[in-house]
Amino acid sequence: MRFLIQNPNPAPPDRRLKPTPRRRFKPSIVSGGQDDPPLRPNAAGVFSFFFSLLSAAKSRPAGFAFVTLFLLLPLAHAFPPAPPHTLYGTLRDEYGTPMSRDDARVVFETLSGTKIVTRLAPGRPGGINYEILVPMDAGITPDLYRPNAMLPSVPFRLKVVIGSQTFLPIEMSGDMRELGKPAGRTRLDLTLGVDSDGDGIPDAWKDMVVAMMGGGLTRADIHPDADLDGDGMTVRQEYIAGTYPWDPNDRLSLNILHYIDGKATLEFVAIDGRTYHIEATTDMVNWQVVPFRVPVVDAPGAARSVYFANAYRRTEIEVPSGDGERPVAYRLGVR
Ligand SMILES: [Ca+2]
Ligand SMILES: [Ca+2]
Repeated sequence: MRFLIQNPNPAPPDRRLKPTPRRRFKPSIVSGGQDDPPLRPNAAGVFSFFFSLLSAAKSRPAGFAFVTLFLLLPLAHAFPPAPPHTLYGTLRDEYGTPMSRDDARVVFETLSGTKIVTRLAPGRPGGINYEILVPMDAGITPDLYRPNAMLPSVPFRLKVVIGSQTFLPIEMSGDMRELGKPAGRTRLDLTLGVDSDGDGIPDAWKDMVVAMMGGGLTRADIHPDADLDGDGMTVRQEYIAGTYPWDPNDRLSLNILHYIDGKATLEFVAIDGRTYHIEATTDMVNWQVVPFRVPVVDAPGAARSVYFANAYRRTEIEVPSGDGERPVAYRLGVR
């Protein structure tokens, strides 16, 4: 980021010529062992957002979820072998880019010493790039096998280990109500880096925006709900989508190239590390995820539900005509 800071009004970096800051992973929380500070929950964004086609309608981001590190479980009612609980979600670096490094591990750790380690597996639906199966006897309950025992809060933490360094995510956002239930699934999205004001957007990313925009702005001006460049996307949306919040010409958009006999050919700019899906509607109220095909990588007749972008490029997709009523609009979702 040195080149950004030296120039108060630099030209936007050209993704084609050099890596953008979001590709530069520079974690700033480094720790290890027993002295790690506790994870700090915040209202970070678990959401996807969309842009509509063939209409002016836009979707709204889903609500944000507060999380807490300590979870209350009312009762122990499982006898071994209870099915494991699954923790899963998106791990992002401090520039918002979902991570896919081979040497990254997500570590689930309890106070009783249970440790479960998983590798990243990017490209799944919903932008999911990690998944951990937590056995119900993993130590998150003091005495799981005593029926009807009242359980105290369940302390645990998630770490991210990259090479020899350990990082604590600044963000754990998700629906924690099901956590601890056998066979349940809980999404916990994680972000690395420092988040001084706890709004879910790392300081490093805000510093990049401040450097690019100049004009005496500070981090405090980079509010998640602000639309700094007037392109219709908020700061938080541009952070998630990987677009530049200082450039009105850089935004998530979906264009229609052809629409013939119910078959749509659409186009958007995919950004590496992001996972995209397409939804369609026939009444502008109910939206359904629809299969599509990416001609440059998919065989004729193939269909997929998500597209994981491994490069920054203009991407054409085909949405086949379905059996029922024809859609009046499509929208693009990204995580
Ligand atoms: Ca914007
Ligand atoms: Ca923008």
